Order: sequence, then structure tokens, then C-alpha cells
Amino acid sequence: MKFYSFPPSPNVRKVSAVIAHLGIDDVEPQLVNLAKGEHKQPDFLAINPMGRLPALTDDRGLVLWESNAICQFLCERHGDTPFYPRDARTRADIARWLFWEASAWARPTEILTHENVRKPMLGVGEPDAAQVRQGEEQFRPLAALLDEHLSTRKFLVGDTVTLADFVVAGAATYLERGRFPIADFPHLQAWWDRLHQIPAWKDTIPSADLPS
Ligand SMILES: N[C@@H](CCC(=O)N[C@@H](CS)C(=O)NCC(=O)O)C(=O)O
Repeated sequence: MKFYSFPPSPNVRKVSAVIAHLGIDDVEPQLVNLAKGEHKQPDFLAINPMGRLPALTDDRGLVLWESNAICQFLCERHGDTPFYPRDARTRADIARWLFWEASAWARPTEILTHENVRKPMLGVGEPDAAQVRQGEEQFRPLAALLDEHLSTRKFLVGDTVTLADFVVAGAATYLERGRFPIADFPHLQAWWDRLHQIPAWKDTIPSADLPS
């Protein structure tokens, strides 16, 4: 399978972390350099007409985009694991967090990532103070929800790491460099620290340098 990737991208990082955690060995990363606009070139648009990363293809006609769908597919294909148990109730709980990430959490995390990390990284201007303020305002109530949820459990779905954690945390990949306002959320911070004990999570932290 080909995994169209750009390592600094938070949505790509979700998939990279899943691949590393499950020890999947038949996925070949294919760099699509966002910094050079390769994601808007016709050959990549033929794979993902949205012009976004990540995407996954195989030689049997699979063409999949949307990071959470790719993560789910890889987990499902890997079988019944504690990371993605077959039990229907647990899977529904994981799915809830995946939908929540895509429909709510991704918005402020993307704004703060764009303003505080991507702009300086790509050299495309200063952070826009009004956008940062809006990102922070949208972030706080969602972070409070996570903080409350994590006050009684180690991970989002009980006391074992699951795909739900990698997807929600993946969107917040630049929590520190993006200056996400987490000071008031100790359970969220503790969960973040706990995730960093997991080798696949720690090993897929994007480097500060752009791929060439
Ligand atoms: N909902 C999509 C979002 C994908 C997305 O926005 N990816 C970013 C990188 S993190 C991207 O390709 N941005 C390029 C652009 O929007 O031009 C997913 O989860 O895959």
C-alpha cells in the first residue's frame, strides 16, 4: 500500500502513529511535499480531489482519503487488538471520538496549528492575532470537556490507549509549539504526558525541520 504523507502534518501523524503502534509493515510512505504545493498537482488530485493529506492506495483499487477513515481501515484490517477491540460498544465509543474530532476539535486545533506553527514553518506571514484569539476561544470549552472526561480514566475509552486517543491527540500534535491554552486543564495535560510514554506516539513526533 502507498501512504501519501507529509510528516509535519497532524493528520498524517495520526496514521503514522497507528502504523507504528500496530507494527504494520506493508505500507510504503510516499512524500507529497505540501511546502512545495505538490498536493495541488494533477497527479495527486487524481488520488484525492480534495488536495489534502493523507491518502492511502493499494494495487487492488483502494483509494482512501480522510485520516480517520484511513486509521479505522488499518485498524480493522489488523484485526481484534486492545487498540481497536472488536466489541461493538467499544468501537462505537471510539467512533464517537473520531466524529467529535472531525466535527469539533479539528477546528480550533487547526487554527492554532496554522497560525502558530505552519505560518512560521513555511514563512508565510505572522500569526493573525484575531485568528489566534478565535482559535483559543473555540479550544477552551472543548478542552474542558476532554479534561472532565479524563478526570476519571487514563485514556479516552477506559484505561488502555485506543485509536480514539491517537486521533484526538493527533489533531493536537502541536500542542506545545502551537501554544494551545491548556494551563487550566490538568487531566488533559496528564493524558498528554501519558501518551508520550507510548513508543509509537513519541517516535512519530514531527521534527522541527521541513522535509526537503
Ligand atoms: N479532514 C481531513 C483533513 C486533511 C487536511 O486538512 N490535511 C492537511 C494537512 S494536516 C492538508 O493537506 N492541508 C493542505 C491544504 O489544505 O491545502 C483529514 O482528516 O484527512
